Amino acid sequence: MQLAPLAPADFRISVVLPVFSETDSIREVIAGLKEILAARMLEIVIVMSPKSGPDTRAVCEEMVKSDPRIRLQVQQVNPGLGNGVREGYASTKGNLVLNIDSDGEMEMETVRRMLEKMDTGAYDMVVASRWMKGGGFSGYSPLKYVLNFGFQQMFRILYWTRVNDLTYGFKIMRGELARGIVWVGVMHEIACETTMKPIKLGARACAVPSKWTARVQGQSKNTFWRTFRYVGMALKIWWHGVEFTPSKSEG
Ligand SMILES: Nc1nc2c(ncn2[C@@H]2O[C@H](COP(=O)(O)OP(=O)(O)OP(=O)(O)O)[C@@H](O)[C@H]2O)c(=O)[nH]1
Ligand SMILES: [Mg+2]
Repeated sequence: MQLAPLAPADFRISVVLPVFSETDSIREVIAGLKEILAARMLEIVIVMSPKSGPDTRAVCEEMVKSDPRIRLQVQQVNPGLGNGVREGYASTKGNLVLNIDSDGEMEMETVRRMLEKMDTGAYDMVVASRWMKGGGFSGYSPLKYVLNFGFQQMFRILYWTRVNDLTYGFKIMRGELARGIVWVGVMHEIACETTMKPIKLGARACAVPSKWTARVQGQSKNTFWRTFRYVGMALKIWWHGVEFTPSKSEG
C-alpha cells in the first residue's frame, strides 16, 4: 500500500472526538486543538453517546455554536466506543484524521509532536506512546499497567514494529486509511485496531512520546475485563489480515 504524498501546506485535519460523560474537559480539549491545529483544522466531529446526560449534551451543543467547524453526531449504533469511532471516521472529510479522547487524559502537546512528524512526509500514521522516554502514566491502575506492558512486548514482536504503544487511541493517520480500512471493533478494542491495521497494511508509522494523566471528571468505561478484548482483536487482525477498500476519489 502506497499513498500519494501529502504536503504540509495541504493538511486538512478532521478530529474525531468521542464523548460519553464529560463536560469541562470537552471545552479544554477543543480549545487546545483549535490553538495547535489552527488553520489546518478542517472539522471536529463530536461523536456523542445517546446515553450522554443533559450536562454533556449542553456542552457539546455549546461547542457547535462556538465554531462552524464543529459538528455533533449522536452515535447511531450503541453501545460501544468502537461503534462511535467508526461512525466518526466515516463522516470525516479531511486528508488527515486525528483521534483524541474528550476526557482530558491525553496530553495536548503531543499533537504538536505528531504534526512535526507528519510534516516530514515520511509517515502515514503517527501514534502517541506512553512507553517512550518523555511519555508515561500518572494515576493509571497498577494492574492495567502491568497488563499493558506485557501486551506491548508480545504484540510488538508479532507485528514486528518499533511502535511501542499499540493499544492507545491517540493518533493521527491519513484520511484514506481512516475511511478505507474496514473497522470492526465495537468497544474499546478499537484503540488497538486503529493502530494495528494500518501497520499490518504496510502504512509508514512512528510514535511520539506522550503523558497520560487520569481523568478528574466523568467515568471511564474501560473496565479491567475489557482489556482482554484487545488481545482478541490483536490476534484476529494478525491472523485474518486487513480489508482495505479506498474510495476511487482517494486512489
Ligand atoms: N461516543 C462514545 N464515546 C465513548 C463511549 N465510551 C467511551 N467514550 C469516550 O471515549 C473516550 C475514552 O473512553 P474511556 O472510557 O475513558 O476509556 P479509556 O480512556 O480507554 O480508558 P481509561 O484508560 O480507563 O481511561 C472518552 O472520551 C469517552 O467519553 C461510547 O460508548 N460512545
Ligand atoms: Mg479515558
